[in-house]
Amino acid sequence: MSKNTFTKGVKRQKLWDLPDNEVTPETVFKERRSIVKALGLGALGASIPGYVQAGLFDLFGEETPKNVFQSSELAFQRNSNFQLSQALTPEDKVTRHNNFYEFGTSKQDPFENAQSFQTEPWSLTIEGLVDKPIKLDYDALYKRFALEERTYRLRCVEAWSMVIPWVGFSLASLLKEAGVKSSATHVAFETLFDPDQMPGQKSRLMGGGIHYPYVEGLTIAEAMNPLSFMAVGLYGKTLPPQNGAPIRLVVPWKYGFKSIKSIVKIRVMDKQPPTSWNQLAPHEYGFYANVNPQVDHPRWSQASERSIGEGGLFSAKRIPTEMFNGYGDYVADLYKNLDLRKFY
Ligand SMILES: Nc1nc2c(c(=O)[nH]1)N[C@H]1C(S)=C(S)[C@@H](COP(=O)(O)O)O[C@H]1N2
Ligand SMILES: [Mo]
Repeated sequence: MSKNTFTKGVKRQKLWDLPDNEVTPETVFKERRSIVKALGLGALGASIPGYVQAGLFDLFGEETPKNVFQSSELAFQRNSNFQLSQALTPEDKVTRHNNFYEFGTSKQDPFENAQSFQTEPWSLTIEGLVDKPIKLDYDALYKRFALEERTYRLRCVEAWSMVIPWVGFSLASLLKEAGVKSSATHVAFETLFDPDQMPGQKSRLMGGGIHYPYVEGLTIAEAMNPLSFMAVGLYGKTLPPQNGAPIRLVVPWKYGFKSIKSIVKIRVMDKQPPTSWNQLAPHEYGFYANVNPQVDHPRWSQASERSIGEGGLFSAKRIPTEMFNGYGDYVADLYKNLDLRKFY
């Protein structure tokens, strides 16, 4: 376990529980939200960096609760179990160096081409082998589940990485609410298909050859693992379009392409679903795509990675890549009977 992963001394089974002293009752959040609204502080809140928004509580003469953050759109608790000793990637790097082929294949294309992307109204459905299908509209994405902040490492298969503070909720909480049937083995995810808004879906060249809509998948055990996260925000604010607004998956122990953006459908299944990068180049991108420094990509080494934002202006610091991106203590059991060279 490296020093760059979880806070030391956290008990494994407790990792995903918010420590008791960080829990603020739901009603307190709601009251504060309406006060912020009534005072017209919404716009003010939105213009303040996420990390000082807790200071808004001072206006109400209350002691600022630790680890509670509030803006006009997001109210969340910081889960200190997921704070890393590694520095956060600067926000302008997180939002300007992206992979989102629906908006073009170069790293600055999503920032440049996604700004007018409409996310409201939105509809996310959870269907398939569930007891109770769920449909979440735009507002429900931010309100149906208690939001928390988790800082995760993101390792792209292209051998670069970032450290990003996400806001969201666990995928398991969503699946549990829908009630997964015992016959379920996999979960499939699908990105919005809207060529009028997503120019990469119109042109095979601009879209990098991917057959749209972009699809991804997890085994049911991976999906229920407490690390699998549905993100609706980053750096204390709602997701920018280029990062997968309004809701995207984040699976921190797998290569970034598993973390599918702008999701409209989640389908619980009894077989392995097709996945976009695997369909495009099966010998290069597997279904599992676990970060693994010992299994190289056919065209480059996966032993190390460029840490975006660390190092000079034109270079990035190279750091060793960790097995399961440093999350092995929490996920290695899922693969104990799997040959990770064969099932890459
Ligand atoms: N729909 C969709 N989701 C996607 C992608 C994409 O092109 N389309 N790119 C993936 C890849 S390769 C990576 S590395 C991450 C990048 O997320 P970020 O831009 O928020 O850092 O998004 C993933 N999710
Ligand atoms: Mo990636």
